Amino acid sequence: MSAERDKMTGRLRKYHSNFYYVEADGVQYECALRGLIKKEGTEPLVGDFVELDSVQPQSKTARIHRVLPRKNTISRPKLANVDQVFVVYSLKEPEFDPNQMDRYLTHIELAGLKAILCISKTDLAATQADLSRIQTLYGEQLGYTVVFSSVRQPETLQVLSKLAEGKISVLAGPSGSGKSSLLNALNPALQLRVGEVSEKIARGQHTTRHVELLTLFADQPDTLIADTPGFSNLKLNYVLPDRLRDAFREFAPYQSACAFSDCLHVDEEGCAVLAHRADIAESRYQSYLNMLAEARQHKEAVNSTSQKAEFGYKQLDRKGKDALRILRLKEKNRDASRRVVRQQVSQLEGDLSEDLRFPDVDAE
Ligand SMILES: Nc1nc2c(ncn2[C@@H]2O[C@H](COP(=O)(O)OP(=O)(O)OP(=O)(O)O)[C@@H](O)[C@H]2O)c(=O)[nH]1
Ligand SMILES: [Mg+2]
Ligand SMILES: [Zn+2]
Repeated sequence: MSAERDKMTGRLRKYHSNFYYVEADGVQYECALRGLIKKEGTEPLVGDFVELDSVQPQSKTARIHRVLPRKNTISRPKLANVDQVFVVYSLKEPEFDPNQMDRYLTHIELAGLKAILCISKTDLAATQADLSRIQTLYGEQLGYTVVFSSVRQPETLQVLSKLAEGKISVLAGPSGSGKSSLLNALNPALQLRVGEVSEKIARGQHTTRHVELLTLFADQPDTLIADTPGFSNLKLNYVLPDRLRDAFREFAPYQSACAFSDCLHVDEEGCAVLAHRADIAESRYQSYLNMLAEARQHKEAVNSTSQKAEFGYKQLDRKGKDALRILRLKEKNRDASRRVVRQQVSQLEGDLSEDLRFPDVDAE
């Protein structure tokens, strides 16, 4: 007799070598995936609540049957239902790079998540002036929570554990900034691998590889945290320029006074942000310009995709199909994101006869 249980719900904590590790009722199950889940378009992400079936309590195995609705997702690393992200940056080893740090912050802002800035390794010859400059810009002016930490100074870690309490947090930041070391210092039982900075740079390798939600403290089951590897590709090539602009908090007080409502604050006439350049940190503005170039490339790609789609609809028109809807789509598509276009196309595709083929909007 198999002791198979029917359904239960748990949280996906780790994905490794094609297996999903789900915690349900305090037990970790090694799970495979129901075959059709990926085809249905919902790949489970670490952090997801999932419904299990074929639960085998003895072997602690099960199958993920369904992914429950999630409140948010982030893509680098792929995680769901995250409350906040600690952006861990050191001033030295590796050297501080404010533009790269702004990229992390912008990704988080765009994902609608709370970012906390953690400046690490403060024992390494950081001057008080360096620290207060960061505190003034990112803390006072931009309104982020900023913490300074060093694993050599355990008292600096208490603030971090307080901020993590009861939340799902992610540690992000460049390779070698000390993310895994911080977690080990908070809870030595975690025994995460840490590496030498020089070694990492030389081999271009990360010490932390897979994504896992860890229980930070044994007596706090609701405090979960994910260590992540540092990412080198932080391109903003998935967002349109106006959304990127809105992710820069320092523009907000001025931008309603710009002469054009679609002002990107670069060289436009009557730009209120440019008129206040002196009040905006130069490094932040440079970060914005760098990312804007990528967002503009994305916009071009989207536009050429929707032009292709438009062309497809025109072809259909000639065949006497629903001319009104085609016109409407044509208007709408001009600025629509690639995903929206794709959705509209597949919607239409459903309605139309099989011999009609659409332009290849899915091609990457
Ligand atoms: N001086 C000093 N060194 C530190 C501190 N924290 C970490 N380190 C050192 O920095 C190096 C890299 O630390 P890791 O914790 O592996 O860095 P990481 O951010 O997890 O790196 P990836 O996993 O590659 O993304 C190790 O040699 C640590 O000993 C600190 O507070 N002070
Ligand atoms: Mg690490
Ligand atoms: Zn402007």
